[in-house]
Amino acid sequence: METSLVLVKPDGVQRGRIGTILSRFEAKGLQVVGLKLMKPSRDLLEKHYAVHKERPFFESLLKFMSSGPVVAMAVRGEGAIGVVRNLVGATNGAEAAPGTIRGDFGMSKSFNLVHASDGADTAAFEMGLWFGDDTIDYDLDGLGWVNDPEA
Ligand code: 3AN
Repeated sequence: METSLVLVKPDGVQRGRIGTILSRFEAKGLQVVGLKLMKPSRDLLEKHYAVHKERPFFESLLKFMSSGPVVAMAVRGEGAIGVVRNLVGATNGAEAAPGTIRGDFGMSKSFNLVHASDGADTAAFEMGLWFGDDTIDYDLDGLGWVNDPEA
């Protein structure tokens, strides 16, 4: 089982896409184990985007991510990190495949609606940063019809 950190970025919130984005993950058969609306601090965003500190877009990325509330989601399932990345699509919405969140709703490589963890180490780090122990383990009945126990 993997847990991925997903953020609906300020553009996704402002465009009224919180529900649409959340529903993509639910419909796929992933389990939401953490969910919060928050205005992230600069300190949190600097830690979250530390790998991009030297990139030319770092400051504008932090400004954008601080510009309004975001929705943080913890999404769990078998192979969830890769599955979520596939659902989110390529960084640039203009090039992202139709059917993906960015491909269906985005036109930009900065205003691209969603963040999703890109690997196991990143996911563990980001989950600690955004949720700490603030997730909930629970049985979701429908999951019995998502993953084949015989497979
Ligand atoms: P992804 O979110 O697809 O994993 P990364 O990790 O390469 O993309 O970049 C992190 C974030 O930085 C992106 N989600 C996007 O908001 C922003 N970003 C990436 N490349 C650019 C760029 N060339 N110009 C502006 N913002 C960018």
